[in-house]
Amino acid sequence: MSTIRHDWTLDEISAIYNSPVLELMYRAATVHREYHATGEVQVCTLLSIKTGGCPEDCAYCPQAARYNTDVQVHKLLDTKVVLDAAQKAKNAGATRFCMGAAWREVRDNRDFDKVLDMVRGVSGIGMEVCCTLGMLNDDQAAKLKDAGLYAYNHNLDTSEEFYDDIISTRTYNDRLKTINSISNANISVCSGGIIGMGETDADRIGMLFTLSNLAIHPESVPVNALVPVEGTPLADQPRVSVWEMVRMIATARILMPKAMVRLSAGREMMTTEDQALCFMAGANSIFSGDTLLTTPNPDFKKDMDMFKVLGLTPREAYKNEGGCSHDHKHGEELVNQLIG
Ligand code: SAM
Ligand code: DTB
Ligand code: SF4
Repeated sequence: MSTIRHDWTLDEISAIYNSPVLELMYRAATVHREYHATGEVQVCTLLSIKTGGCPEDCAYCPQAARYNTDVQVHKLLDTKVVLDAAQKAKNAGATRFCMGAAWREVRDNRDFDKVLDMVRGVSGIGMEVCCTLGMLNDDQAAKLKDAGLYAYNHNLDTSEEFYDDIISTRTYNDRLKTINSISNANISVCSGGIIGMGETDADRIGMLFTLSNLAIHPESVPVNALVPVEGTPLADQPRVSVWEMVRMIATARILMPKAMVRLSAGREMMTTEDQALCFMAGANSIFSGDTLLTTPNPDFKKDMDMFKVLGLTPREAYKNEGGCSHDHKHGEELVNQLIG
């Protein structure tokens, strides 16, 4: 069994990332099979609980107030609306529900209390509940944990060197501090990044270096392909190729064998064949549902058709804790039911 390491060097990561792509995929697929059930893919759903109007300047993001984009801005949704959406996602086969807010940081106010209620509610219906609310401190992380939060998403986004080209309103170190607060509260860390923002291979390798040398590897690593959005500074970036996604995913899989590597934003533009290469390279999680936070994504039906073609099954909730105590159908049965 390949060992879990936290001392990867940049040279080692670069050698893996730059190896011939079929060799790289084979190695990643081998590690994948050592640590995960073959053919099992986690299905997560995203909901933007507060959209747009964000004070930050993340160059990729349609929700930054300073860019003129088409997003439908709305304040924090009502708890009932969120819980209905979670139940719907669960009925459709998702096991993880992730709530995103266009906030710079969590503040101790009534909105945060409302989010804590949402976390209690979603966790109560037996879904793994995840939030992405921007920066937070130890105390806020502890409150989320008490409410039943399973995971928190806070991406490094890119390398430390390239970070300032993308975001100026907070630092790389701020990001690492938030990740530390999440870990301290015993919440699963979900952290990854985006490719296709104009970064170099060295930046991609640098981001993987930071993630894979964290004292505890993230429980999940989202690999997003930039979704270029009209009005943002990155609107005209060329699309990343599937081989770039494959290299990122395979390298992440080899460096962090136990992590769920999530084929995240960008699937709308990928064929089933493209995605199959990513699953072969070690991706074992997706966001499903027709919208990510604000941009389009394949819907459940389309994904379940793909699962059928590729012989994939949805992973059950709380698998790392030995399964959940709530009612759930076996994966294969679920796919058949969904596609009728
Ligand atoms: N405001 C919070 C924050 O920044 O942490 C949470 C929401 S934010 C939209 C979550 C993540 O979505 C970002 O860190 C980024 O990695 C990803 N993201 C945002 N816009 C994207 C885009 N256009 N393409 C790909 N990923 C994107
Ligand atoms: C992550 O890494 N990707 C998701 C989730 N974490 C929050 C978000 C992708 C957003 C893509 C652009 C949008 O839909 O607004
Ligand atoms: Fe705001 Fe998050 Fe978008 Fe940055 S990525 S502009 S912090 S919503």
